Amino acid sequence: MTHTVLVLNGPNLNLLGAREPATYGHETLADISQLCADTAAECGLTVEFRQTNREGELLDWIHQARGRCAAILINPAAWTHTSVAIRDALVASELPVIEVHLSNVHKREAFRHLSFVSPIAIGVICGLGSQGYRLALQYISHSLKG
Ligand code: CA2
Repeated sequence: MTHTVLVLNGPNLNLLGAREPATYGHETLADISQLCADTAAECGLTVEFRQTNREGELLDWIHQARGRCAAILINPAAWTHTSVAIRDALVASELPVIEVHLSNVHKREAFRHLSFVSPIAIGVICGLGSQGYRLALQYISHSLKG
């Protein structure tokens, strides 16, 4: 049985590659999904990769992961800085959580320095672009074997 990792992406990340390349690079979300699939295959994981612009949908997916998935990798995008609801749902999932951001949020506007998710995450990766997703999956694979 392979472990399933739920990879969740928040609002506007569907626009990747089309706008703001100086901040977010040229890769599309489909490119990142493929990178996650390739990494999962190398690591012996199964990945479910999703994006939504509706907070309630993201909450439903987190609720449904409880007892079904081994871990959650999440880029909550703008909801990182606003959503107590997402943080509470992640805690209720009782799953290990890794928070990933494409950009280095600490180099950006002050409102991006606060994350409601970071205090309940195992770890946070930011500023490494799509490689952050790959590194997070490798870490999850390593920790599930250990
Ligand atoms: O760096 C990240 O991954 C962020 O989570 C991206 C969010 C931002 O609100 C966070 O502070 C940091 C924004 C995602 C929106 O992505 C876009 C992509 C292309 C064009 C416009 C937005």
